[in-house]
Amino acid sequence: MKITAAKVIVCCPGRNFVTLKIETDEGLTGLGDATLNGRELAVASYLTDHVVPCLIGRDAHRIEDTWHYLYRGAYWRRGPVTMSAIAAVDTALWDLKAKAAGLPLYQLLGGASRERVLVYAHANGRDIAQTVDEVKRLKSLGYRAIRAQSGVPGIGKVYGVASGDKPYEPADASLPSEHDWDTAKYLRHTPRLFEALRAELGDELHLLHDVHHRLTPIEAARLCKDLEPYRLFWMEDAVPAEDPAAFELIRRHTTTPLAVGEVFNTIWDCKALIERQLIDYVRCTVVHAGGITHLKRIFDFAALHQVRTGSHGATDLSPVCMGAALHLDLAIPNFGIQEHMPHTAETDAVFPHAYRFEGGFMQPGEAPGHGVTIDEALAARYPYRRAYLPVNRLQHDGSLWHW
Ligand code: GCO
Ligand code: MG
Repeated sequence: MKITAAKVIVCCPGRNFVTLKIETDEGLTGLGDATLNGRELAVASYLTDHVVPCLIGRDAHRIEDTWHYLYRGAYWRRGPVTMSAIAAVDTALWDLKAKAAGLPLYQLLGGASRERVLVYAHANGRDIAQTVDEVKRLKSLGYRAIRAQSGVPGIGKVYGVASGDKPYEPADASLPSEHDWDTAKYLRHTPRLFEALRAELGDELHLLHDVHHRLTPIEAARLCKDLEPYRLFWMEDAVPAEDPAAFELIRRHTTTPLAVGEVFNTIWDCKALIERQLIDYVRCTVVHAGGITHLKRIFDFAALHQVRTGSHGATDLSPVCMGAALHLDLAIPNFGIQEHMPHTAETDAVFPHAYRFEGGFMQPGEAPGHGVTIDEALAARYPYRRAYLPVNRLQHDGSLWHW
């Protein structure tokens, strides 16, 4: 099966997505997600200008070889732009191979290790009462695991909290919008949120929380200790993700499980964290960590060290990424949980898919391949719109902080 063409489709059905479509001489097509929030066109150009010319005429079945051809072959390795581009090619090739075999992708990854994929939902509110209500609402939809984020008194805009009645969308403006931050206020408030949640919802529900890299190691250790009575499923991105030593310090102080990985691009970003068992969940994704081939390598390595998976699944990863992730989630032995933020109706219409939500779990579906397609005519009606993630500044002196 030879690759005859490949094209990059950029569309904005509510938010921007970059999709790679590979065509073959057998008439089969494969899709890969290449979306990098706020830097979409860099990946589109990397693919169109540098990768696509190298794909034409290649054997679509040689997935591993193509991965190394693009990774080693570029000489300049790693980084989110390169790895998202490689991921898109890799995902499209797995989609093609599974379609050629007439099988859903999870069958090629070893078959199902479980019946269904546990997912967690996002609850956010302007204050504790509203967050508690939102958790109750999501629980009534069947979710067994819910991430809770709340506005903090005295802070204008907090990560993960939507403005007004709109669903939360991180890329919110055509230039970066400015958020404000005060660590002391956040550290005082967050234990009260989880105290209220446990008091109202009991012990059964899995509760998660995302710090979005905003604390220093010792502040994170403090928060994790304060939250121990509420038995979190995980504390996500407690500190900036670059330095494994930060996690070592947190680990020394607390038994709250730690998760990190949405900003990682290769196994080299998390090798030390995993082999030294400094984290409990690795949250890399298909799109930002080099595709199915490389993500499976990371997850298999994690399995050796009793680290489980918790793939990032925010709305800035397209349905193509979600579909591919669910097949991997179903197949791997050390699956933990999958993030699930439903896409808008416009996005779902552009990307028809076989996956579905069923009472707190998801199923990738039985369609051959990863089961996600694109309606190109509809996509063309939503042209790209520049959008940025916000930046964050400390309230007391305006220093740029981690968003
Ligand atoms: C999450 C993430 C997202 C990111 C977003 C950035 O846990 O879902 O933190 O909300 O901020 O994916 O593009
Ligand atoms: Mg996160």
